[in-house]
Amino acid sequence: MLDPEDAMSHSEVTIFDRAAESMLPAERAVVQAGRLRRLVSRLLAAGGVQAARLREAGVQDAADLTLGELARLPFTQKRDLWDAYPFGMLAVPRGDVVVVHGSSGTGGQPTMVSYTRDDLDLWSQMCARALAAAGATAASTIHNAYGYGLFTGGLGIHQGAVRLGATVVPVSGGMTPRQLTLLRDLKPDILTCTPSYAIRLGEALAEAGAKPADLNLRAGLFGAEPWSEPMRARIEELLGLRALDIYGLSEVIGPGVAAECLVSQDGLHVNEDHFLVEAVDPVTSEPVPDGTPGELVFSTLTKHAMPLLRYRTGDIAALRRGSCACGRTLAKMTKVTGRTDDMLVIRGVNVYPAEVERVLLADGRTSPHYLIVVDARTAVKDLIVAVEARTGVAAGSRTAAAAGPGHAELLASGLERAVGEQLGEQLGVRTRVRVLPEGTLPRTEAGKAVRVVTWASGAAPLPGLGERRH
Ligand code: DLL
Repeated sequence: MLDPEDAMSHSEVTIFDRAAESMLPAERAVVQAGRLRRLVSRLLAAGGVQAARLREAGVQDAADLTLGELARLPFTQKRDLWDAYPFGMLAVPRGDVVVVHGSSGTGGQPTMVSYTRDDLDLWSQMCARALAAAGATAASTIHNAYGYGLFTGGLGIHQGAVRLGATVVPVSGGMTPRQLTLLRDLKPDILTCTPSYAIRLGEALAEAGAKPADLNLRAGLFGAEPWSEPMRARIEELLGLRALDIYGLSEVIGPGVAAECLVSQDGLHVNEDHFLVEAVDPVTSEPVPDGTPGELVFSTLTKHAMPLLRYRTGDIAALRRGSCACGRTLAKMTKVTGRTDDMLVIRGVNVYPAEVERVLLADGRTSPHYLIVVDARTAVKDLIVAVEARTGVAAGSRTAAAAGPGHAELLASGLERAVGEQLGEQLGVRTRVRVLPEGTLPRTEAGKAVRVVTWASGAAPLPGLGERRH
């Protein structure tokens, strides 16, 4: 591992570990193959479900295993972690675990993950790589508004920032006015939080009568939830920074599995020297060619406490190889475009929430605050999209209100019709759009934004969703 300072002195582009991140792909493949063999050996020695599956697949020892044989090795999935909750997947003695983290997930059942001291060391390096890719250096101040706690976002980024030698401000999520004060007073150059909270912070800045130029932000690392290109443009406009994507999941390590670089900002460099990545067809489980969206599958080559072989993430993205203008040679993944389990089926048509966001924000008149409501009160489900208009555009805005309530209603109704038509065309299913007054949709101050809810019976999940207009 290179001394980070040394790695950076090679060029203007900040690369935390140039030797590893810019390695020739053929050399990296040798490193990966050796690490894969050691991973499989550790799993076989540890016993448990992964060892049993390996033996079933005819793998008794790892000595001759090659990367080419990866596709015949067994998968692991979230169910395995749940079945083994909380410590059944450990490949080290319980006493070697120094930290546990987790994610509550949507199923209600928590997923627990364990780390040894070496795992923490690896994780801090991965987050330091991501921060450096966003232009952070030892001279940076990093305002970290990811939640601190069981969630991996806060403490993961924190340790990466310390590793980089930067100054980290551990603000955690929420208490937006205090965040603004700290952003103004401490003048951080890097912001880290969820993309939905970045929007919230940007709006709060404007509400406070301040401009992005009053801050000193240069770049932000936003992740933990899906976000679209139009959302990137909105965040950049609101906060006056370069918005970069960072991806990760607790099961694999947390944030830092992959991250975009400031130089090309077009896809996330996967730290594939530690997390071997594949994209597979979610139905057939066969690998898909590079450039084709598939379910991301990771093997944690160098983790100790809870190593995973071919872990199916449920996240959909496409992979791409080749070197980047920044000098990194790591494979890239596109933004996550959806999950295998977030597809909605409305009147027989498959609808992905990410697609709804793309259409909404591309229109330019709607704000990034939206909620997809699956109206399941009858056997045939319908789609309702609740959204706020951008300031000054329609219902609830000061301009519209000044022109009288009738005027505001009229504007909202026109917008509803227009956006409804666009969604109908793009998604292939009739969509009812409800433009709600500003501030009606809940903001996410801490944790991940909830974008989809089901209305099964009773009162509407939001006021104003009833049958009106059209
Ligand atoms: O969300 C880790 C993280 C923290 C990543 C901070 C980035 C920044 P979990 O709570 O276990 O871990 O949730 C993992 O979140 O499988 C994806 O579905 C989703 N996700 C994470 N990053 C992104 C992203 C953290 N950049 C799950 N784009 C993953 C889209 C993301 N989805």
